[in-house]
Amino acid sequence: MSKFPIKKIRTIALVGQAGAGKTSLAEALLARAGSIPAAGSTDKGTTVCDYTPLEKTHKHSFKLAVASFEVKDAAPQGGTSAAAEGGHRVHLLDTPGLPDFLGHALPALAAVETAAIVINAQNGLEMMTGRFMQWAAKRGLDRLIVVNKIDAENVDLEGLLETIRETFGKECLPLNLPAGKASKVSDCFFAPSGEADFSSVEAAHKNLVEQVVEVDEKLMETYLEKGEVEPDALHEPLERAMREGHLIPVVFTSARTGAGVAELLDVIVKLLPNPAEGNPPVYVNEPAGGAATEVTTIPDPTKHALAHVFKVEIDPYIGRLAVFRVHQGRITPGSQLYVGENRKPIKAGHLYVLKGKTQVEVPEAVPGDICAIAKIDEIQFNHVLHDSAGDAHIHARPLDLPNSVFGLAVTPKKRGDEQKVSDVLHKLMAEDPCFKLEHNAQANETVMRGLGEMHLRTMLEKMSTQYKLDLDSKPPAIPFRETIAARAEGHSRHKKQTGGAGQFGEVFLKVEPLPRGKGFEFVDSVKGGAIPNQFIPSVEKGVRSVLDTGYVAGFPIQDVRVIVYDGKSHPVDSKDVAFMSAGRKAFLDALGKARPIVLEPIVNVEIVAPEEKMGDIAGELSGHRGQIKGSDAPRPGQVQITAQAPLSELEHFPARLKSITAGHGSYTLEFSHYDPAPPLLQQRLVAAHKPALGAED
Ligand SMILES: Nc1nc2c(ncn2[C@@H]2O[C@H](COP(=O)(O)OP(=O)(O)OP(=O)(O)O)[C@@H](O)[C@H]2O)c(=O)[nH]1
Ligand SMILES: [Mg+2]
Repeated sequence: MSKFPIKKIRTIALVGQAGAGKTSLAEALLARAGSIPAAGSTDKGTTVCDYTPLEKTHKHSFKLAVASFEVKDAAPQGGTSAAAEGGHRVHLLDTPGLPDFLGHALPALAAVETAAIVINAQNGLEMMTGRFMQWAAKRGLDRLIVVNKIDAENVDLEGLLETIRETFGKECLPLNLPAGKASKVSDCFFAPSGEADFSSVEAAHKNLVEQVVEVDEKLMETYLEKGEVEPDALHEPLERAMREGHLIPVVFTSARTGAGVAELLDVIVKLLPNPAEGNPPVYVNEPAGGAATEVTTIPDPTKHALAHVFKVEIDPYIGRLAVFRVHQGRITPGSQLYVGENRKPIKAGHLYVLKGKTQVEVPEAVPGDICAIAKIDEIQFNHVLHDSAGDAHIHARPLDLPNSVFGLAVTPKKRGDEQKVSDVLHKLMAEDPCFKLEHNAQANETVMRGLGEMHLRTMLEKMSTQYKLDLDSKPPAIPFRETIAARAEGHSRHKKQTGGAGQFGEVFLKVEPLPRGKGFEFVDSVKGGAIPNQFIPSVEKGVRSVLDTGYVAGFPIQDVRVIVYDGKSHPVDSKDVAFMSAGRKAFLDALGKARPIVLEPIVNVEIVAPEEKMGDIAGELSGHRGQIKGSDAPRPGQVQITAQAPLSELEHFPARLKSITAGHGSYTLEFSHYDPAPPLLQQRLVAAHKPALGAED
């Protein structure tokens, strides 16, 4: 029997704009619950959640941190153990607010019942506020709005509450209100009696009750008759109202002064959903060859186990830690667990509950629990852990992570570090689903991909400080291509007679352009064995040997058809190498006459930015050969622009967008198609390649 029955577990993700005070709030809650002696500070680098060296230097969270703690029923401020048995287990997830680290923030939404969207009272609604409100709703989570920093100077809390309700709807209702010039808060739900700095506690209470009874006809009748409902009778409909998005409670806090923190802890324990009350997380069953079906888990420890790995951390010294949320069944150190589709089960081993980097061993995990297991290399991010071989095809619902469009080509500063660098890059990739690696064979480049410049710079810094590996970086090569603009003929005779056996092969071929995106075709239309059948593959090999290195500018050739139609052979001297060489040279001969051109990649760009920046962004794009294709208004005050532009023109776009929108813009890029590069760019690329071309023959 678990110390904490499912009904006494709460899971909450703190999300929102960078600097809103999420990590500080986690700290204040931990201290208030008596889980740490006193709250640390992100400014001093002394918090439970910002435990990595980089976070301490930059004073921002860069990864998801789990802080699990107990709230004792009788004495929330570190009471005696006698009260502990009746307590609650809270799994609190602190996430980074910087958009470059969304790969760590979004997975938190897959692990919790409640998303607490933290708003900085000084700044009001910010870009990430709205985005997290939407993402949380899309995943069917209960939402709680926390207005933090109520102690700060010149904040207009009344105005902010109005803006919240105008922007996110009338279902956003305060559970408490600031009082005593924001030095404390007055409860509007449980015991509505105090004073408030604005509005009134009674009115707020009435609004809450009226909103909640709307989801329950019977209760509504009682309310209309008597004008009040027993608080206990409100619990179930309140859970339902939150689950259905019919109520989004708002609370006020100051992580700095502690105002509203005890009350928030109370809300967590008394009002937020337990794992059986939240919207059930959905898995999908995708059997090979069969149709995918949704799987709704049952938060029951007696069923077979299903858990989702939403975080993997690799410590340079301790090794791999896999953090998972149990949705169904029970996991113990002795559990035999299957990892995704692997056939061989693993033994769970020691099971830990996390408090930042501290691991506390626990005997079991039940639905709602967020736990970790160590040193099992098979477990990767997004894996499903299960104890029934029949569940092998159950996968987690996609997380809808943003595209990793920003790239940097990297090389180790020190020769001989290549293998170490590659190992560490793969570790970093295992930890962050938005950090990717590509190898561009043509330019012989290793390209890191991520969500923005800061994302990749942080990775480089991490490699340097934590792994002592330094890398040089530069913008990645643009993947230009070559093709032809006309049909042409090519011919080559390969003949060598030096002493003993000779070499002979002769090839006639035609080249013609193919429609864009069709790649390469090789056609054999030789009649009467003019080139014997066994040598045709050699001719093809010779032709293909040109494709990767190109003709005019050194880029891969595409969208070309080669038709070999005639040739000559010699009964003794014809050999593979002779036909390979003749094929290659005949193709080069034809390419030279077929008006070879350079193609450049065109990308679709989608930008979301404040409405008033539309003109500046359009100007920036059209100044770089971009074309606006359309615009839309996803939210009031925001504009979404869709455009196409050559990738080669966008090198400075991320920085430009950032400066135009003061950091409030975001963009995605996606490959669209290839177009001929304009003449000046063609000439530049050809000129840059000239020296190498002379080397042929
Ligand atoms: N005045 C005041 N300052 C606060 C409060 N909470 C946090 N801060 C300060 O705000 C700054 C940012 O706080 P963090 O807790 O690091 O913010 P965060 O939301 O975790 O930021 P990211 O990790 O970048 O997403 C720090 O300087 C905190 O000391 C508060 O309630 N009042
Ligand atoms: Mg933080």
